[in-house]
Amino acid sequence: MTTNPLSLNVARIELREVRLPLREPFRISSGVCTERRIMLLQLFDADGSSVWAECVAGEEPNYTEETIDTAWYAITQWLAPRVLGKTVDGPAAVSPLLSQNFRGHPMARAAVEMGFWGLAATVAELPLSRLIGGTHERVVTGISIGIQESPDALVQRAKAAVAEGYQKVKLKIQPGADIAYVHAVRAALGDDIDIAVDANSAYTLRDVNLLKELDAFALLMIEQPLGQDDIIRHAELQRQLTTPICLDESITSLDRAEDMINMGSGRIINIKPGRVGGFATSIAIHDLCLQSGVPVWCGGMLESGVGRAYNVALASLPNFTLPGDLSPSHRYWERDLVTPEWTMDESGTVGVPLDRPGIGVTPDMDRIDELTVRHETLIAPRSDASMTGARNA
Ligand code: OSB
Ligand code: MG
Repeated sequence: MTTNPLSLNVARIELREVRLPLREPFRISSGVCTERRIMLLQLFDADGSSVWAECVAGEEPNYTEETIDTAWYAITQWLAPRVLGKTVDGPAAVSPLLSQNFRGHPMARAAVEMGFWGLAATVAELPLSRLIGGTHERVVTGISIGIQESPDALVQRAKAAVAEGYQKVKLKIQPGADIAYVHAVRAALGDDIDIAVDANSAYTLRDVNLLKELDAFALLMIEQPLGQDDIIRHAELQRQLTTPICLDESITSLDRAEDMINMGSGRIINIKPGRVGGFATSIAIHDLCLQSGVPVWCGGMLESGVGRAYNVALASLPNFTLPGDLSPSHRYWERDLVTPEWTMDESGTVGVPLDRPGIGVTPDMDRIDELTVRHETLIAPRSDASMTGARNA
């Protein structure tokens, strides 16, 4: 037995799929979501401690390659067997275990890896934010508004968001729903509010003149205008824009973050822990950006309150200086899966749950049972050393 207080051994993982309808459809350039299919995980250690985690993969491969179904397969077939019944030396040791000789599936890896961070915080009786070295007690929040029918409809949403306290308004754009929409929102909100746009890879370098027109609106950033896997062309584009480019989809690892910085492909990074394989890589990207003078913020994937707990903890790290996509529960759901629900104050901030150990929210079991459409229990294989040990004890 090791005496490391963070030593962890997960004996069982339960996977659930819940269906949670959004209060209104969320449209981005590459697709629309009306009901989230959310994968929840529950990790149990041998002493009976447990924690919830969430896999943020979507319904279709329109954001990145992954979906809930590919992630479910990756976790059951390859990832859970790598960790079940194994003693690991703290949560930072999990990412290497899951990524060695393993290509792709970052959201699947992240779900398991983040569960270990959550479990470590639970066992250590520390708020997750404190476990990872978070310093912010409240995190500043922006809203991500989906593509609307008309500039007018978008202006109504944006005004309502500002009235609610949001400090940043991010507008989803695509060819045909860009200049006129952004112009209308800037005119309606005035110059004092931060406006960002997110294209989710809807443009190419042939659109450079149109993208240059966006410079006129003094945007905080243009998120992911070009190809999902592109670092090279974003550098070419950034040279021609005054507005900072923020990369989302393109930053899949610490190396890609370094490439962006070295090549000038962008000046801001949206860190989503699911996209980069979990907390260890998120923290490494955060640290690199801090050293390099690159601000970061925490993106969202329409998570339930479980996934949000991890994002809020991550966003409490010092270099998360720009508002995150960390909207409160009611922006997405009639009712969230957790108590308390996530709330935002009138100055657009969300409190980091520093008075509660672990992830800081409690899933509502009745509600989760009611919404569950698939359930699978994963346990360590019988031949595992820990089982032999138990028999000999
Ligand atoms: O590009 O940031 C994105 C949601 C799904 C897929 C991609 C993105 C988003 C969002 C939503 O912008 C942010 C949120 O959770 O509020
Ligand atoms: Mg984005």
